[in-house]
Amino acid sequence: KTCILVGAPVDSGKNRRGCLMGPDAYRTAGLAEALSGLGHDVRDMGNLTPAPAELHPDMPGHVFAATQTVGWTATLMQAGEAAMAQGLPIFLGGDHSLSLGSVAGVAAHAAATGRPQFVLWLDAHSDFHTPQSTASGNLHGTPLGYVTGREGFHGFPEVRHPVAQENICILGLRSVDMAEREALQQSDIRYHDMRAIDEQGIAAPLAAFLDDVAAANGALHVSLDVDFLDPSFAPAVGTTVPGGATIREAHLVMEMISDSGLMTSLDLVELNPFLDDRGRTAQVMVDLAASALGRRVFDRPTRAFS
Ligand code: DIR
Ligand code: MN
Ligand code: MN
Ligand code: MN
Repeated sequence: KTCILVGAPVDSGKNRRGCLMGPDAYRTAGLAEALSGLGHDVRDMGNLTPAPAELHPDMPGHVFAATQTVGWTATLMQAGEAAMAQGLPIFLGGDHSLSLGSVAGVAAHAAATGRPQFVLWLDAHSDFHTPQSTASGNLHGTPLGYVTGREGFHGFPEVRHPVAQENICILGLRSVDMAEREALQQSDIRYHDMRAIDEQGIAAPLAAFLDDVAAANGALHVSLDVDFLDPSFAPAVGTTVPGGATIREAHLVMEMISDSGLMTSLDLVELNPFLDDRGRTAQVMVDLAASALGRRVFDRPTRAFS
């Protein structure tokens, strides 16, 4: 495959600074070398910068750095759609507010090619807020709200191709705010919290989702938030929540994605290198990306998933 590295040093989605160092941490940890070692053609586009933007008067005052996130969303939407025409974009975050733009951009490309867009969200949090419902005011908690076409994103680019709720699967949940919980329960999004994963394993819900993507000939965007992982081995994130996916659960997800051959784009988000411990979280994220793109111990016979 042709992997397009899109540096997105977005740091406006929450108060705590540091995610802007993420793209260079992934480069330092050897992402390009790992992927080319697997036989992929890798092109690094360097880092993007946000488009100029203005604050809309209806944006609630408690929302943090909305103007900058509007600019990033416009930039990433365009870059994401363009990169899809060249290969498989890997968005190097940056905090999770970059996914307002990356997902909207890849979904626009899918719509133009007549394929339904699917999204796999690997996160401790559901990120389904709107600027009105967020209590923290942090827009990194809103990307799934935005890309599914929820109201209230005043001043943001119009979402011309919203992702259908039933085409979204969230794995890893263990911190869901009350307002999100209500909205999520009323939605058609499929979500599996850590308890469900403890009880059924992580392979079963993922296999069912991948089967649906394949049956629909869908495009699959994978959004990997560092806090999907347990903080014991992925400490470099501002919003650690204990009880996350183990290293093997996370690699199994990535290996199944690789076997499926379905992934068309990937976000690596929320890495805060300022909080890391000798680069080990950056390294785990690079290793997970490599698993998603074909690294394996032994080959396995190809099979249907469920
Ligand atoms: C929280 C944190 N639900 C918020 N969200 C995070 O601010 O809305 N998402 N960390 O990944
Ligand atoms: Mn997130
Ligand atoms: Mn269109
Ligand atoms: Mn999260």
